[in-house]
Amino acid sequence: MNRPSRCPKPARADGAPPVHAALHAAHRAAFLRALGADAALIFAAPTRPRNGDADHRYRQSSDLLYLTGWRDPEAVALLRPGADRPFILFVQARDPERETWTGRRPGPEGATALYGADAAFPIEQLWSMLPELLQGHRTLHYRFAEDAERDRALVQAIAGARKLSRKSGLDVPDAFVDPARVLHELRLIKSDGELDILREAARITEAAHREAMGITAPGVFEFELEAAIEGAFRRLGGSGAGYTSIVGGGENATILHYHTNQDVLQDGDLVCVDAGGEFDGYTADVTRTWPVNGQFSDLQRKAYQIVLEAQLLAISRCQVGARFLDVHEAATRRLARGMLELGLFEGDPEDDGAVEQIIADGRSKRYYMHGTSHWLGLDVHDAGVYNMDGGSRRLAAGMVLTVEPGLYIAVDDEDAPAALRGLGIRIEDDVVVTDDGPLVLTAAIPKAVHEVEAAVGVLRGRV
Ligand SMILES: [Mn+2]
Repeated sequence: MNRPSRCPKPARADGAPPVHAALHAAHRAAFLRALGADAALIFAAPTRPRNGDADHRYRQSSDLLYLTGWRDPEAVALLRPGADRPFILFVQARDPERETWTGRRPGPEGATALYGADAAFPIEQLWSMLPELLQGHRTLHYRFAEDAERDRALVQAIAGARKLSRKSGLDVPDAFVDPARVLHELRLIKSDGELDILREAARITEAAHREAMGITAPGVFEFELEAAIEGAFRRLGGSGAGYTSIVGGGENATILHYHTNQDVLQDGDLVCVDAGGEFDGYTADVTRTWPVNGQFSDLQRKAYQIVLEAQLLAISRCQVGARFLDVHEAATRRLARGMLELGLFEGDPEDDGAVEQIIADGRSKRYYMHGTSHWLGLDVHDAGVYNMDGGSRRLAAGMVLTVEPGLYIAVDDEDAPAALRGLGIRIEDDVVVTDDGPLVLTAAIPKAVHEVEAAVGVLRGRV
């Protein structure tokens, strides 16, 4: 199997220091600058019960992760530009008895010693300390309407701050802004350090897709591919899948969010795999489609080439200054022409007017019903708005987006040529916008017809 040359990082114990402390410090500095005179209060993600006493595996909120690297629940970052202690963390106190059950905690001591907090306190002290700490700031960046109890506690803290201000004469917050306004714009532009982590995510995702291709054969279950993929993510030092893996053989590929992954792969079918590994909080998002028996049929190859050409065209539009929507329009135009080439609609594929017509009247959405791109980073659908100043926003250096055109022909579509029914193809890569043009982070994953065919089944007999 294609083992990446770099060794996986050693496992980290709970409570260990962040591996990207400098990166988080840079993110904090940029956020503090952008806040001006405002303060910001950023909360950890809640724990989510699965059932009984068992929780889902914890994943930190991406905003708190971005600013601090803090991985444990029950934490709050208070950022106050210009204060003596601009970065305060409230975290779970050390508790030997609890730690026996749930793992080691850095505690407030670790928050200052390892995470760069100017001060840190047990989370239980948050609401009693807040009235004092909010003095001197007129605007607070805080996300309302996520947790009613927390909203109520904040309103009380503001009332407490007002009381204190009668003596102090200092400002208290009377304006509230969603932190996303500032923070998500920062998250949208990736630094070199973030791109390095995304490269690691791409690296484990390449290994995972190669392994899935390598064990593919008729009679193999979809979940065997899923297991190989997610095994590779973990084995190579990732935290797991960045989103639920999709492994759809045959017509299952036409169900966009299929993830039961329980059927047997059939000779003569394609299999569509949408899976990306998460590494140090950042995720890749990659789709490949390959023939179960290692050989595209003529018709499958023809359809695959259309999607591939649409994808390459769309990637070429990922340029500084282009509109986000230009990428989608380039893909859609090629796919619509392909729909004519495949006989899904009547018309001359050479006739630009015919192509534009099936886009304009919405018919192309029957076989290509989703967008082509989304931002990528800490979240698989990452932070950042898509429209600005009344239109699609312009791409800038450091943005990372997916490019993922597809063609999906429902198995019961009686208007489609019979041979095409149940065909689903998607090809997705992760692209960085740079001043030198698009940079494809996931380019090493087999994609051309001959590359894909050469990769399928090569691990049979060795697993
Ligand atoms: Mn995607």
